[in-house]
Amino acid sequence: MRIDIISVLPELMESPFQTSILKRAVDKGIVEVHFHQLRDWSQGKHRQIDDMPYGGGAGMVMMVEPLDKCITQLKSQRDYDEVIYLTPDGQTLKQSIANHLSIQQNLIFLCGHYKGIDQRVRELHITKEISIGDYVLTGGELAACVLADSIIRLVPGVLNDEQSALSDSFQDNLLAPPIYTRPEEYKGLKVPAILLSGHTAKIEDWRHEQAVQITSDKRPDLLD
Ligand code: 6GU
Repeated sequence: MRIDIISVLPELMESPFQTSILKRAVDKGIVEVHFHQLRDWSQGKHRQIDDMPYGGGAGMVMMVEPLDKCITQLKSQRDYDEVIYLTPDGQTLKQSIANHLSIQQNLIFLCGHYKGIDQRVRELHITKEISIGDYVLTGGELAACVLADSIIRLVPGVLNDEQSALSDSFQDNLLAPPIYTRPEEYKGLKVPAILLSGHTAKIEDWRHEQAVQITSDKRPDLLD
């Protein structure tokens, strides 16, 4: 998988890909992440990428030309499965979206800033708009990192134990059951006896019951 991320602040996104599981995915060659400084596609010495909105109003608009040039150049080099604009007015990210994106080859992420992008960029290039929740961030960069993380961990070979992505919370619309490790008792709190019983089938039943109970307590909306 290859992800191209277009941003005015690419530095903001470096460390998540230089640490831990995402770094290993990059080092193993399973994913490639390429950052593109949008200002490199702007005109003139001021490297302007935003301008005032036609019709007036507060805030600046990301200009169509640098974005179109950057995306057109990328598209001339390979076919992209999706060109994703990270914006608070996009579709809210869910596990099912990450699952779908994790089986694609080439993705472009465009990080929004200011009031957003000129509408014509959407018409020319954007195939999907994603938000990471109902709150506003200063820009799409942190959202792009969240989206990339949610996708990359699902790509085969990234996690050591591929089972562990399948048993995540949300993969079956249930939150995860409680988990324990040593010691068997701590400050009088015991590990549930069933987990020490060795009865694999009964343990699976218990975990499922717990997952349903916890989901109905904390996130009943997931059971609808
Ligand atoms: Cl994708 N961008 C911004 N700026 N704010 C957000 C977001 C994205 N998702 C939630 N809030």
